[in-house]
Amino acid sequence: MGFFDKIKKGLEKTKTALGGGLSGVLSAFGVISDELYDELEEVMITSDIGVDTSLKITEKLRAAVKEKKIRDAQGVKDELKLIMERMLTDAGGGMKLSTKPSIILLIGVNGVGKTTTAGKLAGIYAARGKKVILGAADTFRAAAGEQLELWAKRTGADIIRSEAGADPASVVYDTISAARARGADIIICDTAGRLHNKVNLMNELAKIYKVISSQMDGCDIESLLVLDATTGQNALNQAREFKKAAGLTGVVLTKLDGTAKGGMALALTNEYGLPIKYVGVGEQADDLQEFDAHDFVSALFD
Ligand SMILES: Nc1nc2c(ncn2[C@@H]2O[C@H](COP(=O)(O)OP(=O)(O)OP(=O)(O)O)[C@@H](O)[C@H]2O)c(=O)[nH]1
Ligand SMILES: [Mg+2]
Repeated sequence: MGFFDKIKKGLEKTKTALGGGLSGVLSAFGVISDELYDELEEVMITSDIGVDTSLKITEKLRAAVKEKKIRDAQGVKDELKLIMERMLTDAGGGMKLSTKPSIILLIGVNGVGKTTTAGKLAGIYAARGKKVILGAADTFRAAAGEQLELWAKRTGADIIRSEAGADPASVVYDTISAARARGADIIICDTAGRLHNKVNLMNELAKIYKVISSQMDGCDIESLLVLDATTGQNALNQAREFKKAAGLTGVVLTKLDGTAKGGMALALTNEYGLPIKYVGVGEQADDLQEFDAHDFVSALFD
């Protein structure tokens, strides 16, 4: 299955709710009226785009329709797609991993898909000829290291582990040292799941991030928040708290395949300026896809 088809299939539920809802409203209205905008707004709000972001989108849409003298539903739809695409790309995009070594830190609440994403990313970069080293900094769960070890075997990446209960910041430190000694290109650090409102765990994360900032000074750092798309608006609270502890550079949005809440991608970029870097659309190794705003929006409507 090609890239676009995967995204399309992964976004099927969101497409039905959001894309289908918006298209439905547009074809039901023969004329462009205030009611049309109200109904579009309602579909967006109920599809987890969030109130602020939905209002902003309709505001931009009104202005564009007026300025470009758009008169038909198709024209409004094209404009809506353009506005959404721009909102998704305005926050930036793409991974910046040009230094040797560079590092990807994966953080987030429990069970969102951090370890799976670490493994899948190892596979993606190894396939591009990069020497990857995994850091098993989830020392909280005994099985976490083994889970990552499996991905290391599968992808041919090196891995640095420690005993359960070890200080995760020191595992990260050791992984960076090993990466330098072995000439690795990309370090990928998995971390334990933590609730964003648990102060001690967020302090632990801040310590991990401090080690990375000092040991990787001048190197490319991707601090990625992994978010489960099925959580909808609560993800925004997670984004706010994790951003404080570990200076996020972007988001990995997993489990899009199981939810109609994909619209939250727009709220994340609009409200927190966080680019979506990867999306997970299934459990298979090739189900993690680099985010493409144009394909994302096209998959919602076409
Ligand atoms: N459907 C679907 N399942 C996913 C996706 N990403 C991860 N999963 C599944 O989600 C479950 C949890 O994934 P993990 O990678 O273990 O999550 P984690 O964040 O490391 O969990 P903790 O370490 O316990 O906090 C696994 O069963 C994964 O296969 C996705 O994009 N789609
Ligand atoms: Mg894990």
